[in-house]
Amino acid sequence: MDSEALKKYSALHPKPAGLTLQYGTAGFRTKAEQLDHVMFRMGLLAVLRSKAVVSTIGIMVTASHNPEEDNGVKLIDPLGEMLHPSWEEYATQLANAEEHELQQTITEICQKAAVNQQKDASVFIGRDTRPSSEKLSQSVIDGIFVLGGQYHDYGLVTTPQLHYVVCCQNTQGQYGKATLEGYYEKLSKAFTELIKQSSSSGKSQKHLKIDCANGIGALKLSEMEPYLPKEVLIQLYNDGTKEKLNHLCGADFVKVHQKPPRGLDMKPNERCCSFDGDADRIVYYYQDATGLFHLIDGDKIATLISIFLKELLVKVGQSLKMAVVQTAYANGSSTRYLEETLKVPVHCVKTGVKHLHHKAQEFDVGVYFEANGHGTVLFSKAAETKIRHLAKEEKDNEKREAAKVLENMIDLINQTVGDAVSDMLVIEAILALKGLTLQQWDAVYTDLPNRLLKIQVADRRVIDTTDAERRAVTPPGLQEKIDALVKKYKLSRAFVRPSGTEDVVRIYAEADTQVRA
Ligand code: G16
Repeated sequence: MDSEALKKYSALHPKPAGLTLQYGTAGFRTKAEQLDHVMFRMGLLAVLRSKAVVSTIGIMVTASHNPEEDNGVKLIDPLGEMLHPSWEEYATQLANAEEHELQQTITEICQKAAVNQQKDASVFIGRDTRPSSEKLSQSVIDGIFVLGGQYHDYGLVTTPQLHYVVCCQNTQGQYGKATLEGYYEKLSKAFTELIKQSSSSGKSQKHLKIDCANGIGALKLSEMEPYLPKEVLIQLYNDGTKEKLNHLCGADFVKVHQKPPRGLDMKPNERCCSFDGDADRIVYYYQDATGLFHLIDGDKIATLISIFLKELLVKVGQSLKMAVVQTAYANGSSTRYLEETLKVPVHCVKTGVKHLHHKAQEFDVGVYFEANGHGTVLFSKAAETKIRHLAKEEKDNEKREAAKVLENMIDLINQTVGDAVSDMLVIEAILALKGLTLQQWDAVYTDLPNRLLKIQVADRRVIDTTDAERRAVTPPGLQEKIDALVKKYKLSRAFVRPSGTEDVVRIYAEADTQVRA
């Protein structure tokens, strides 16, 4: 390490005095103007991580669903997963080190994490469309450069696209080509194969209005459109040319407010969906003939996918273990439906896709979704091998055809992380194959009335939780008060937790009626 160069470059990205940041639910997030030094230092950290695991690491500059003025950074591990939790602490140490402690902190991380500094380092970089993202990604590059790492800047990409190319690179192309063309080709080929087998036809079935949250999703969907079959009619709204990112639109807005986004004219029973700012979340919705808004959130997406996969798994007749992973925000009706009607085991973990992803890896087929629309499906290597073998070799027609559908689902799903584009194509394919309307999908179960709020408090960290964030252990007395309220109402449940991406406390409640919730 050239300590003079480190000093010189670090001085160009000074840490504001007294500022302390924490690696949160999905990396660092705060006002963009406070992040220059964090970006530089995460460039440094990515080089160290790359040397430690001898693989390419990803860095995405984005604050996803947060307001346009915010920014943030997500680090991506070799197989496209979120940064390993053991390194989150190093990230926090490096972000908060004072200027004169920087070199020492790097040395300590190298010792603790057994980083061989002689190894080469390679980092892939991507960014969202925020006005601050380009400059901040330059700061990341400075950090990579000063520690002698190689980098490839993918520029404007969705977060899941960066996860995808990192995984492709580290699996020597086994997962696909590490380019955006490779991503578009792989997904559109699988999607085309799937919908070939659907008998439903007619424009209305394939017509979909997409609210792109004024973010990167619009750009990337436009790039992908030529690859998609002509019958797929998508109409993009909130494409970022007029309004601000995530402002009164996007998946988070629609989920929290349970109302349509601004800028999307919705006619009765039209199929609509919203992406979030970096296109890793999706929710569907429609307005019925009486003008009532119906949200189809991550729980219903997980249910649709589970119903479809379970039918196929039964047809192929293999004993593959399937499970669904949710968080405390999952609507009680979804959990009941999955466990009692569909007979699929459900597991509850802490908020954050890193926790859901980790749990889902325990099963042959692990479906995970947060209620906010962030999720995907994981297939174990053994399950994938079995399915691909059956799709080729199985003599029984019905079994072979079911295996082929599963094989295309494996290729269509972005298994590295939740991906709004991939999830949207998966949902569209399932609806087409099953000949389902949005209304029929929505009717699979009825959501318990619920309310999700966020409030600002002086210090959200005074709240500490346990039991997958379903119970507060501090401050004293809080949980008792929640319990007392919950006891008064039927089918009720409530919890509070500090957000790991915004300076707010989130409050969730559900009960048998909206007023009681
Ligand atoms: C991120 C995480 C999600 C999490 C969300 C909200 O989403 O990736 O897993 O649900 O933040 O987290 P919190 O409630 O802690 O603020 P995104 O889409 O913003 O990256």
